[in-house]
Amino acid sequence: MRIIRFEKEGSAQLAAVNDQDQIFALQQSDFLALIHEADRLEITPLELVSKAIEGIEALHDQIDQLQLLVPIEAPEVWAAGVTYERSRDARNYEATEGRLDASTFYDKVYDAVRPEIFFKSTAARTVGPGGEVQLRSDSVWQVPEPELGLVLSAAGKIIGYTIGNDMSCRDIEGENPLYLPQAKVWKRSCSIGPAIRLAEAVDNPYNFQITSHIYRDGEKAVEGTANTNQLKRKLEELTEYLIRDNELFEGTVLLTGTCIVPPNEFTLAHGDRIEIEITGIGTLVNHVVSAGN
Ligand code: DO4
Ligand code: MG
Repeated sequence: MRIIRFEKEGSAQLAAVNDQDQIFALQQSDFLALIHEADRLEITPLELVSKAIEGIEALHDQIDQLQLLVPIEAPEVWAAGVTYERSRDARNYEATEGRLDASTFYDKVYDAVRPEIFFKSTAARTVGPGGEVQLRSDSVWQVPEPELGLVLSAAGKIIGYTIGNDMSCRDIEGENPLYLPQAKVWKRSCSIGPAIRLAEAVDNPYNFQITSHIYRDGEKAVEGTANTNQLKRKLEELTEYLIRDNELFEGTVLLTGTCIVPPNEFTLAHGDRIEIEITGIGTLVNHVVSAGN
């Protein structure tokens, strides 16, 4: 069972989507209201949704006909890094300009007990399905990072799974690790959606298939696949470090790192279309615009 939000007559409508892709309108104002109501009734969110849609008619729309919104207005988005071998190797390449002869801090963080976790975005900087992600004007090497996103309670419990795009500037990050915030955080540099799959509706989070496509002028320019079974770390390891001595706002999203990196000669351009699909969650589609657009 997945939860979406879409625009209806100028306001946001919450809805449930079952595994047959049938869509049912929900009464709650947003995803967290649904979680709170389930808590109050001492039932699980899946039980609440299943009861709510029992016997009601599905909407006639298909999901791709709706004007989807971010499934949750996450107060903060955090991200883990170098959680896959592929990411470690890509960072090593950008930091050493291909001279892969010395052990770097990326090798070290990949093996360290403490994971890399960084602040990625706020609700105002995060776009939803169909939205425009923006390029930085001072970077010539920019890529999307397709990642599984965890939707968290204030206590750090995983309450749902979504898709995230951790837009990144490989040149800025490679120049100096202290530039990481600039390589990662700017206007519209993050996107999440199109749905949240309820945590209870996921049998094994270490078996999500992730597929990413980038289209340029209508032609496929880049394609990549990965599976969360390639993750170096456990999801709870990441959430434990995120909540440690921290104040977490409920509905925070934690991106879990990328395993899909386009070929080194590729950089995003205005007009590109990015599609990130995760099995059981959906496909997050975004359009790329240059700075100032
Ligand atoms: O170390 C830099 C960021 C890594 C990252 O964003 C990732 O692995 O997904
Ligand atoms: Mg990333």
